[in-house]
Amino acid sequence: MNLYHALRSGFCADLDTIAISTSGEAGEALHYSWRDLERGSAMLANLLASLDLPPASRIAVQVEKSVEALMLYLATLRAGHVFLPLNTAYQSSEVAYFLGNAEPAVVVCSPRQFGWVSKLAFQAGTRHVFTLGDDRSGSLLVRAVHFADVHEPVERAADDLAAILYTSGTTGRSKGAMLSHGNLLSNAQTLHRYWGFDAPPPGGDVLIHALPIFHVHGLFVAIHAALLSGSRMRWFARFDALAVLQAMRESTVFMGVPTLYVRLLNEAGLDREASARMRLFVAGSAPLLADTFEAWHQRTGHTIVERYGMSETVMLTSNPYRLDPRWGGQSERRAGTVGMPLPGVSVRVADAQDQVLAVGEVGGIQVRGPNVFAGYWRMPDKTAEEFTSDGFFRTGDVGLQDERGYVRIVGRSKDLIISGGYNVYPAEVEDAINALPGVAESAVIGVPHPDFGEVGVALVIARPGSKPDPVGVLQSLKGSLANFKVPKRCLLVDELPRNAMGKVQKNLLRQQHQALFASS
Ligand code: MCA
Ligand code: AMP
Repeated sequence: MNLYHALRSGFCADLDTIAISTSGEAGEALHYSWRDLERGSAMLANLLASLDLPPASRIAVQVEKSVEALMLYLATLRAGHVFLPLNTAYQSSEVAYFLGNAEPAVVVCSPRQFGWVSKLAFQAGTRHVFTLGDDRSGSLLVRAVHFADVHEPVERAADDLAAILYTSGTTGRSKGAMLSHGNLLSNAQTLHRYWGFDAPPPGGDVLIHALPIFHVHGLFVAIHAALLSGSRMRWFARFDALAVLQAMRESTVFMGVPTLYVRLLNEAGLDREASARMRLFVAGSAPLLADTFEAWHQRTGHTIVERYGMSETVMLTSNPYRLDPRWGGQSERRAGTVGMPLPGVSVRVADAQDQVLAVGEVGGIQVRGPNVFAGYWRMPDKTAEEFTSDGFFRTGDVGLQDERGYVRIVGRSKDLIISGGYNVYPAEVEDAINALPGVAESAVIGVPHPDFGEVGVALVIARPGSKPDPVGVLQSLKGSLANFKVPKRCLLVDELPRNAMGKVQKNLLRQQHQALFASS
């Protein structure tokens, strides 16, 4: 099996119908047919094949969102290699780490970044660097047009790697979560059925795609569901609330992180009429506030389906879309819960000794199933640490399961901030701040934010005799960290509260600063 085979079997039978329409933000709207996806990805797969790479070579890609970037993902699957998408916000020191760790055989970057990315790539031993712009520019397509537009996907086993997604670590550097063809296919098929893509309304589903395509949510959850069901996608390079609102009039499905729902709710035109054609709204990647859930229902008459996932596990739970026979035919979507384990996925709540807890008791959320990743790239010890002896993965999320099976996430055992759906590990930001001149020590905490849900705040202790400028601290971080990791506020403090063990009490700091953005 090759995941591409399965995705391809879902393509619309009439290959000349539209698969993806892009929005015309900077220019004309473009329409790509199913045949375009098939042919474009074949040409790119043939180009990759011509490079004579060993099987399962990593293809690292840091490019702006474009349909051609999606074709490159499909081409990587077809050619039997491993797709390694990188957030476009990553700065050179972050990219250097990923390339050094993953040792990709091919790196594709945007034409504007070619200078520094190619330098890092060659230092990491990469032999092939191509460019791909969001306007179909760049050397990748120039080369690909010389190749045949038919390609037979390479045979892969279910546990062969399809993708590596880097996810930050609470300590140390990012870890590459290795996802196999089988992981991605099982989750895609499950979501396809569970969310009703198998029986689209007359005329088929139309999915509004306004997420980035370098993370699980935009790349796998949304795109796989659409491809497997032959559904058309309305494609936005970046999220624009007004444009998405307009697109709802001709669409049926929307998937977004909570910030997107908050921003849509700020649009006066969001109402029942504007969303009358829609059948499904899915939210995830970060907690959806009950207020947002309620407000959405009041304004549109639709109830958001909140689901829960991770880079390591793709999706593990979802609120029901329709009656779920496993749970006595429930169909209720409950605010503040992430729903029930998806079919075929086992989720349990356990204590620190991995003993399963009773209904309603709070503990670590653990998961096992065909969706769970194969481990962290070249980190066997770290992988072993995260699995129980009976094969459950410890998510690092803390929660409970009620008597009806609904999972509620109440916290995290990992020190993590989720800001607008992006994960920020305070330890990484603290390291960067502590390296700045004049800084003795720092603590980074997450506080509530009306738009991003949660944002980072840095509390900094100066070295004796120094007085670092808080704005300057944040400015300096922008050179070394992706922008979304840079705290939104920096405060100089004289000391940090510590417990008897000397550990900074971040819960106290969070309480102290929780209203910092309350009125913004
Ligand atoms: C942008 N900025 C941010 C964020 N995004 N800061 C904190 N958190 C963020 N998420 C920075 C910008 O660089 C800018 O900084 C300033 O904040 C204001 O940016 P703004 O124009 O408001 O941002 P935007 O371009 O509109 O982007 C916001 C966004 C975007 C649309 C919410 O962050 C986004 O697309 N988020 C979705 C992420 C996602 O797909 N996550 C799924 C991960 P400055 O002013 O300094 O320039 S997959 C996952 O989590 C699991 C598996 C799952 O369950 O799905
Ligand atoms: P990532 O590292 O991008 O894979 O992020 C995974 C993390 O996002 C999970 O471990 C959760 O902490 C969080 N997450 C995903 N979906 C939800 C949700 N619906 N509610 C709360 N947290 C979520």
